[in-house]
Amino acid sequence: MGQAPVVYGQSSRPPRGDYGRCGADYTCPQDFAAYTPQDHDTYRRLYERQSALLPGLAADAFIAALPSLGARDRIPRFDEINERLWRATRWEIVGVPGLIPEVPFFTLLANRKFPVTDWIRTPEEFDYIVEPDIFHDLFGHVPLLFNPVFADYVQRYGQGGLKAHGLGACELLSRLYWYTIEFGLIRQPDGLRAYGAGILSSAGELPYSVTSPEPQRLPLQLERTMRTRYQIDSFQKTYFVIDDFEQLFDMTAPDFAPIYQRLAGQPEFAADARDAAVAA
Ligand code: HBI
Ligand code: FE
Repeated sequence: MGQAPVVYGQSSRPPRGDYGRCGADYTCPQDFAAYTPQDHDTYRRLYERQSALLPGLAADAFIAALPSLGARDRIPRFDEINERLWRATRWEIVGVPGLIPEVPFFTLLANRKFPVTDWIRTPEEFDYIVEPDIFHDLFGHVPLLFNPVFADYVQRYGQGGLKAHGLGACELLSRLYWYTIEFGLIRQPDGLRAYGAGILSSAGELPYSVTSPEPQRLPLQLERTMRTRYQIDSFQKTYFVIDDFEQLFDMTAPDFAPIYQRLAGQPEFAADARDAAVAA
């Protein structure tokens, strides 16, 4: 038991999760007894602020599924969520100490297991935290796993991730994750809405992504997305917009190997590169 901690990008301090508790697949049981009253209170306050922002900004499917998380006045137990999630889409959530390496991450998704960080941010980080914590992972990601089409897309992404790893193409594929599962927008009949977890768990970026005139919003196009770099420490400069979740599922049906090959020879787009032809 016990794995080395995982750090992505630059960080001035080590990750705070306890990787010594996790098994070979990087999962660990949720240590519910370890949460302090302050931890539960932080979750309650985050939930309250964020759920109040959703009307008119979050995708209908997300708003409809949010109550399935259960407890809102304390950190929920993973077991309680799993009873409902398994019945809805045959997915389950599993505890992890934080970011985990790509192969175990993709392996979990391919097996319809979503890794949820089991610790919560400090009160000082109430408004912003770079790395995922339990609030981001649960509130941001889990509601849409109750949606059958979206849930199948996430599994297919995991399967594609394992293939991409073998082809050295994880960076290209991870941009698809970033611009859909984390920062995706959807065009509903009544207007633009957010479905990406990074947006939905952020009090600042939720209104910004949907209503600000500043960022560029492009129709989701696989190769444009894969060629677009992203910034992890600011609101997005470019968002990609889908019409429905079927679009995500259908887009990931083909074998990406020829696409990776073609893209290897093509220039990347900066996060803020403007697309004159299709700018909406
Ligand atoms: N690990 N726990 C966790 N959560 C993530 O979202 C995550 C990860 N490891 C890798 C990762 N995301 C991304 O870099 C993948 O797209 C490769
Ligand atoms: Fe996330």
